[in-house]
Amino acid sequence: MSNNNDATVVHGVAIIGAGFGGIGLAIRLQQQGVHDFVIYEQAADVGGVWRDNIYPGAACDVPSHLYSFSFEPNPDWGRSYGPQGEIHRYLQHCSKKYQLAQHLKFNVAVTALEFSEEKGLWTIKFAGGQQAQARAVVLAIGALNIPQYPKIEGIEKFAGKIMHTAEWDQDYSLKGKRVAVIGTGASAIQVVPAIQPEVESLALFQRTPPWVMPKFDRAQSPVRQARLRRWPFIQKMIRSLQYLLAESVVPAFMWDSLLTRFGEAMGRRYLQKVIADPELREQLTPQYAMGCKRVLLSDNYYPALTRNNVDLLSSGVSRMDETAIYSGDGQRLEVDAVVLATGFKVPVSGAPMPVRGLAGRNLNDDWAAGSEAYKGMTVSGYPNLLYIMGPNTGPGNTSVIFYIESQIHYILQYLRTLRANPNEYMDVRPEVQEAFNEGVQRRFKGTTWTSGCNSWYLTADGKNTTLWPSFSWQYRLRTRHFVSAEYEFVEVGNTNNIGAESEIELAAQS
Ligand code: N01
Repeated sequence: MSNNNDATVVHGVAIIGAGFGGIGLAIRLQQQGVHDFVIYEQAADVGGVWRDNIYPGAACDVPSHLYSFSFEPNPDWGRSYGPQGEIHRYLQHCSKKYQLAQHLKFNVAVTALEFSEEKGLWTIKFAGGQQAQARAVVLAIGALNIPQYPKIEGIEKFAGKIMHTAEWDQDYSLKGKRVAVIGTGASAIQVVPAIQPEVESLALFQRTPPWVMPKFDRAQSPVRQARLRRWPFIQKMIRSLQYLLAESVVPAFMWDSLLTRFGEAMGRRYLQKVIADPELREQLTPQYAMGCKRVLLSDNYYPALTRNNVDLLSSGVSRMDETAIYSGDGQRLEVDAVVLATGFKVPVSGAPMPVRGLAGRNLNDDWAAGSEAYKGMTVSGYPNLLYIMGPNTGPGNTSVIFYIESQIHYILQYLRTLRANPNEYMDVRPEVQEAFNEGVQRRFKGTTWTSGCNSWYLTADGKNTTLWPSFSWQYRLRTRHFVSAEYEFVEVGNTNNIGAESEIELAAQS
C-alpha cells in the first residue's frame, strides 16, 4: 500500500472489501470502461466470508448455479451446493479473469471514513495511520464477518482449545478429542456432521432447536459438467428454475399462515423419518414459526445426532471451568476442545467503523436505534457513500448474489451521474429515505420474523433492519432505475475532474 503513504492519493471510487460485492462491482466498472477505482481489502486474498470460514463442512446452502454471478456462470461446480473452497476459488477465478490485480490493495484495514463538504471527498483512514481520498466510497464489507463470542461464566479459565467456526485453526486436530459444540445455527449444522466421525465424543449444546429440511446435495458428474459447458442454455435454465423455487417459499417463510403450517408439517415429517428416538425428536422439535429464524438445509445433521459418540444437551450452557463445560441443567462434561458456532455480530445498529458525514454527523449515532438506508445503499447526510448489502437487503430464502447484482446495477448508475456532475456531491433526500423505510417497516407487520422468536435479524427493540421483506424480484424492480430527483446535488470546490478519464471512455463506448 505504498501509495497510501501519500495523503494526496485521490481515487474516483474506493471499494472496501473484496468479497462477492466488491469483486462484482469492480468487474462491472471495468466492463463499463471505468478504471479509476481501487479495492481495499484487509486480508491477503479475495473471497470475503468464503475465504475466512474454513471450518470443516463449510458450504453454501443456496444452489451453486444460483450462488454465482449471472455474467460468470460456472459449469464446473463439483456439487449442487458449493463447498467453501470451491466458492473461494470461483472468486479468485473472477478476479483473475477480469484482471483486477492492478486495483486490489491487500492487507489494508480501513479504520475510519470522513467526508469533507468543502472538497466533496471522502478521506479513508487505514490501520497504519496512512490515508487516501476518494470521491465515492462503496462499503462492500459484508454483514457476517465479526465473530460473536458468547459470554459464558468461567470461559477464560478453560485450559483446552476454543475455536470459533469463523476463526478455525487448521493446525489443531480434533481427532480423538472430546469436543463440545455450542450453537445449532447454519454453521453448527455443517460442522457437527463433518467432525463427528473423527472425534471421540461430541456434546452439542443447543439453546433453540432450528427448523431443518433436507438439502438434496449431490456431486456433479464430469458428464453433466461437460454437458453444461457445451450447452450453456441448460445452465441458464437450471439457474432460472432454482431462482423460481427459492422465490416460491417466500409466502410460507414470510407470512405466518397456512403455508407456514404446511412447511412445519414437512419439517416434522423429515425429523420423524430420520430420528427414531422420541426423546431426541422432542428435543429437536422447533417451538417457533418456520421462517422466523433462517430455515436450515442439511442431509447429514440429523443423522449425525443419532451416532453413539454424540450427545445433545438442550438446556444451553451455564458455565465453564479449567477442564469442563456445564449444561443449563447442571451436567458437567470434561472436554478437550470447545467449538463456538455462535454466529456473528451483525450490525443491526451502528456502523462497522467510524463514519463521519455532513456537519460532523456520525453514522454510529444516527443508526443507534437501528440501521437504515435508502434501498439499503445510500444514507442521507453521508454523500457519495454507498453500501452493498446494507440495511434491509438480506434474503431469508434465496441467493444474496441476486441482491448484490441489483445493487451493482443501481450503483453504476449513481456513479455515472456523479461523474457527469464533477463539481457536486450527491446526498439522498431525507424524506425519500424516510418514506422508503416506513414502507419497509410496514411490510414487517404480521410476518413470521415478528412472530416472537429471538434472532439476529432484529435489534434489541425488535426492529428488523436486516431482511428485505418481500420477494427478491421486487427488490430488483425497485433498484432498476436511478432517479436523480431523489438526490440533492450540492456544489463543491473543483474536484479536479476525478474520474473524467473514465467518463470519456464511457462516452466513447455508448
Ligand atoms: O450463527 P447463528 P451461524 N449459549 O446466529 C447459539 C450465514 N451462514 O454462524 O438460536 C448457547 O445462526 C444460538 O442459539 P439461539 C447465514 O446467514 C450461511 O450458524 O440464539 N447458544 C444459535 O443456535 C446464517 O444465518 C451459511 O438460541 C448460543 C447459534 O449459537 C448466519 O451465517 C453457512 C449462545 C448461532 O447461530 C449465521 O449462522 C453458515 C450462548 N451463549 C452461516 N450464543 C451458508 O450456507 C449463541 N448461541 C450460506
